[in-house]
Order: sequence, then structure tokens, then C-alpha cells
Amino acid sequence: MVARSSEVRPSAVRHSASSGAVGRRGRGAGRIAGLGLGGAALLVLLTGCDVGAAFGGFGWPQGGITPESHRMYDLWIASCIAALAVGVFVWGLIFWCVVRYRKRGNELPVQTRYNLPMEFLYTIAPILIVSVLFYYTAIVQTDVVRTTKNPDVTVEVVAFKWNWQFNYRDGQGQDANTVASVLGTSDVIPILVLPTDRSIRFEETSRDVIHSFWVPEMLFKRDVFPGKIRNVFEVSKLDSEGAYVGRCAELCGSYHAFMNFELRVVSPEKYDQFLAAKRDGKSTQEALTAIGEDPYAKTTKPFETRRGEVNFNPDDAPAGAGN
Ligand SMILES: [Cu+2]
Repeated sequence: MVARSSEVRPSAVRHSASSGAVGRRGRGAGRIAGLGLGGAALLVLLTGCDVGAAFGGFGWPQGGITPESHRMYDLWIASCIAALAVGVFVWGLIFWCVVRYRKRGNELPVQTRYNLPMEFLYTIAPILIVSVLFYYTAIVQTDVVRTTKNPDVTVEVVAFKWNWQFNYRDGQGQDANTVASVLGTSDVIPILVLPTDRSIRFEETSRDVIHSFWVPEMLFKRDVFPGKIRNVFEVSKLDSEGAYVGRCAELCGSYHAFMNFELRVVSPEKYDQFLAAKRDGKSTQEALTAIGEDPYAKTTKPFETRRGEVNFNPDDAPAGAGN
């Protein structure tokens, strides 16, 4: 009995003597965590955009053309940097523990269960991180889906199987009037002409099934519903002139993949001239030519069924034989 108690005692003494050191270590880890998060935040502030470009946007599409798309992009980049900072910190701790506390004999290392500073850290830190991410996400989302009372341009987006019609409106809602219209056909891609530096409201409606209006460079898409629901969103402006392909992003039927359109962003002066030409009864192609723009889509082309070229019979047996 005496021998056993003398075996137990030294480790018990060592444990109580080292509890002060553990407390100091816990505070140290807290300081390191604080420094790490602070450093990550500073990094985001200083180099947010450049870091994103250096890493290919961390998978997020680059080259947005609206202020809203830039804000979403910045949120994504900052979230990735924050996630990486936390990741590096955690990986560092794991590897440090693996090396520092590797087995070096049969003696048990100091046990740190019920270490209050430690438990406090790994309970509070994730809550804080999620709260910060949630806060900025809520702010950016609110900003992106905000609509205003008097946007400069209102365009009604009408989707149908399998094309688009764009109606330029004199007001908002279902009761407003269409002053000019662009209609896509099987042979001509519809071109949605819009100005830079003006706020634009998109009001969506479908004639049959659910479609989705998507211009990849806006980094935004929204479903187009049939019936009374009009999905509405706005962009505060379009940054840069150019031609951008637009697509349907909701599987809507056989030719869904070919339901393309083109967004043509022009100067406000050209836009006014285009609208005036349309109001005078000119076709979309004539109106585009009148303002010195390419009359046909540059980013996509009408789909080709090539039904005449297909023959599923072996060794070119006539397709017309039999029925
Ligand atoms: Cu569609």
C-alpha cells in the first residue's frame, strides 16, 4: 500500500503545480486567436480585391458590371480570406499539437479537460465568426435586392418557350404601358439595349412555365414566374458598355439551352436615340444600326436544330423509307 501511494503522488503534485501554466497558455492562445482574426481583417481591408484576382476570385466569377455584383464579389473574397485565416490557425494548432505532444514515453501529458479559458474560446470564437459573416451577408443581400421608388429605366422581361420579349415601360407594375418592345424569334436573338449610369428595374413575367433571367456578368439571376407574380429586381447602374450574353437558367423544356439573349449596354445618349427610333416604328435591327451598333447579337447565335443532317440509320439507308 505504501509503495502504491508513493507512485501516485508525484503525478498528482505535478498536475496541480502546472495548472497555473495551463491558464497562462490558454490566455496566450486567446491572444494568438485575436491577433490572427485582427490580422485577417486588416488583410481584407488592405488587399481585398487584389487577393481575389490573384486567386482567380476563389471560384467566384470575376468582371461584374454592376455595383451590386462588386459588393457580392467583395463579400465572397472577404469570406474566403476569413475562412482561410481560421483554417490556417486551426491547421497550425493541429500540427503544433502533433509535434509538441507526440508520445515520448509512458507518462501521460497534462490533461486539460474542463479548461475554462479553452472551452470559452472554442465556444465563443465560432459564434463570433458566424455572427460577423451573417452580419455582412445580411447587409450585402439587403443592398442587392433593394428596390427604389423611381428607377430611371423600367423594363419588363417576358419569358416564353423558348425565347424572350423585352418591353420598355413608362411606369411600374402590370398597369404601366409598353412604349417599345424587342421580341426574339427562332432566327433572331433578342437584344436588350440598356444604358450605362442609370438605375434599371427589371420586372419579370412568364407566359408558360418557370424560366430564369440570367446575365452572368450581373452575377445575379432571378426566376421568372407565370401568373400574377412579378419578380422584380434592380441594378443601381451598369458600369461598362459592351455586349453580354444572357441565358435562361431554369430547365424549362426541350430547347431551354438555346434560350439565349444579349444584353447590349450603350451610353445613355445612344439609349435615348434607340428608344426614340423604336417608338418611331423602326425594327430593333434598324434602331441598332441607327445608333451605330451591331444590329445582330455578337455573343450568341440562334440555335440550329440540324434535323435535316441527322440520319440514325446504319450505312446511310434512306431516312424516308418506312414510317
Ligand atoms: Cu427558359
